[in-house]
Amino acid sequence: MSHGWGYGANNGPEKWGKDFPVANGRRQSPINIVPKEAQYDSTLKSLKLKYDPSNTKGILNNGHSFQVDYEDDANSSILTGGPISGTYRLKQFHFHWGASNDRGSEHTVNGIKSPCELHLVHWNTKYPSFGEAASQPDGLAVVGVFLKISAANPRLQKVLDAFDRIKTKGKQTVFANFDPKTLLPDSLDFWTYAGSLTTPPLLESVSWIVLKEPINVSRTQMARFRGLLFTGEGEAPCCMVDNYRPPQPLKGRQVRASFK
Ligand code: 1SD
Ligand code: ZN
Repeated sequence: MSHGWGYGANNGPEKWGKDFPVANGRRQSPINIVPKEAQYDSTLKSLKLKYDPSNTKGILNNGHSFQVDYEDDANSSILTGGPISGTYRLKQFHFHWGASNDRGSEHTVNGIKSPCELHLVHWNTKYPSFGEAASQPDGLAVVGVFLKISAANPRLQKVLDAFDRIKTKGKQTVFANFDPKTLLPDSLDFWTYAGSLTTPPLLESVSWIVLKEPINVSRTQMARFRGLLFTGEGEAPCCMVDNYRPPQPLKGRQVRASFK
């Protein structure tokens, strides 16, 4: 990968294993979720997300997606419950999406792709920092939420309205007072399994928590995601689309469900 990893033919998911051999590891993400094969686990606790909107730091085009970052120096925006023990702090959220509405999510359900998937990234406070947690088997917890085409989602609008200011790679801008809990669906029923980051370095440190219920997004709103660019200012523009990794082999892992 001469110019770093990405989602193109020459540096996309099929090529990541060259620089990151863990791409072929035992607990890679995403996966295809087969609800009938998931095991209901009555010992799973309900998910608790408590976010402080004043922790919102900014929004950044990182050249692979865009992310909204949170201050994580105290336990003020946290995830507890579900499959995890202890307290995990919110670091950032970001999305993956397709060039068209027939693809874009990383996880699939019965082989079905959604047009977009939201990821809320948290780290285990038993470690001193996100960086250190990211290489521990119980270091991270990512909540995944599918988006489905429907009526426009007013809760997404503030995020979409920032896109003009972060069109190209490396651009960032102020983004304040946003509670990502407002993006979640009514039901917090979830599937969970042991997996990895879905982008290099593909570290096998993620407890995945994938919500069953999707949230809405309109066609027009999806089109706005596709107006972002992978490329930096002054480079030949390349639209930020299809920034998803396809499902990886389950390799004997059990997927558990919080619901019957
Ligand atoms: O793609 C993100 C990546 O941007 C970064 O946030 C990483 C955590 O350092 O997580 C992956 S993902 O697994 O949440 N897709
Ligand atoms: Zn992600």
